[in-house]
Order: sequence, then C-alpha cells, then structure tokens
Amino acid sequence: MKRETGLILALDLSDGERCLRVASAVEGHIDAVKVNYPLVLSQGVEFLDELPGPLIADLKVADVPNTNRLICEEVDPHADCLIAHAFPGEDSLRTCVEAFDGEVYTVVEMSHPGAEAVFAGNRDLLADIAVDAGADGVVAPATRPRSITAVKERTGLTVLSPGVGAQGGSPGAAVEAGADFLIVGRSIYDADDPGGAAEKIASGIADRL
Ligand code: BMP
Repeated sequence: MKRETGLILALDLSDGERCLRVASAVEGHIDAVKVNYPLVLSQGVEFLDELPGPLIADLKVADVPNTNRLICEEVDPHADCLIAHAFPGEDSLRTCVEAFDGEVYTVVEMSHPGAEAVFAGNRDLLADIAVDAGADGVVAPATRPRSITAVKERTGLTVLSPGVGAQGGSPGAAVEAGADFLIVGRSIYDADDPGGAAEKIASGIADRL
C-alpha cells in the first residue's frame, strides 16, 4: 500500500449511499478505504467494486486453513488488501497469504479494553506468526502506543493502527510510537464535515513525522 497521508478510512456503515458519499468527501486525504462486515453483509461483496481503492477487506479471517482459503477466494476479486487474525496459527495465516492475491495484514493486538487480557501476553507469539507466515503488515492498537513500538521492533513490518478518536487513542502518540498508517472510522464518517475531519487528522499525522 502506497503511503501518502498515512490515513485509512474505516467505513463501518451499512448504508451504501452514505459510504459512497463519505469516500468521495475524503478523497485526497486518505491512502485506502477499509470495509468490514456491516457493509459486506448489507450490500454484498460486489458493492466493494463501487468504492475508490485501494480497498482493504477487514474480514478478520480466523478459521482453519481450508475455510480461510475459501473466504480469500471469494473476496480476492473485490479487494486489494485483506486483514486476517494471527491467533488461529501459522498454517491458517499462511493460507491467507497464499490464497489472497494482494497484501495481507494480520492482527497481533486489538485496541478495545477487553483485548488486553487476551493479547498482551501473546503479542510476541502473534507477531512471530505474522512474520513466519509471510504477512505484509500487522495491526496494533493506538490505544496502547507501547504495543505499537514493541510490535514494530519485533516484526519490522508495516503497522496499521486503529483506536484513535472514538476509542480514545491519540493520533500523534500512535505515529510517534511507530504506526505507519492510522485507521479511523467514527471520527471521520460521523463528523459534520468528513472531508474536513480527514484533512485535519492527515495534517496532524504529517506534523508528527
Ligand atoms: P473507529 O475509529 O470508529 O473506532 O473504527 C476503528 C476501526 O478499526 C473499526 O473498523 C474496527 O473494526 C477496526 N479495528 C479496531 O478498532 N481495533 C482493532 O484492534 C482492530 C480493528 O480492525
């Protein structure tokens, strides 16, 4: 994924028309659009073809290798990047890397409060799985900047970081901790002026680099 602004829009909406409006309003301020189950389940996977790219399918793929492969084959024609979980193990993640014809990012620690008890003690293991399976990058939490630094140092991979704004993380702290891209949803799509909100976050990222 080419880095220009370092900002990824998370479109966690079910309303297709609204998605198109928000995506168009933020053009020039973002490097990619990330979609998740709310949009794919409400509009169908073909709808992704209507969105401006690069497009990240955040399906958090987390199954046995054969099922992962089937999921990857379905989404592959409609997305440039995929997000998968590392916790099912190296064989499951490697299957995604092989079956998806684009970049695969993997979650090594989630951003919400409850994730700490699950992921903190397993962060190094999941980071090593990401590297060993050949992932292109990792997802680490802006709500815990020290985790970003730890994951970046251990893997040397591109770090995508969600959790700023609505979840309480600071964009500046995440960037300074080593995040390459910030993933931002509600602070942009719920703003009165999504384009202005995206522009402000993008210029904040640029100021910290
Ligand atoms: P928001 O800025 O509205 O909190 O959205 C964050 C986005 O990042 C959502 O799409 C969410 O699914 C995703 N995400 C996250 O918040 N934490 C994680 O640990 C991993 C994610 O993919």
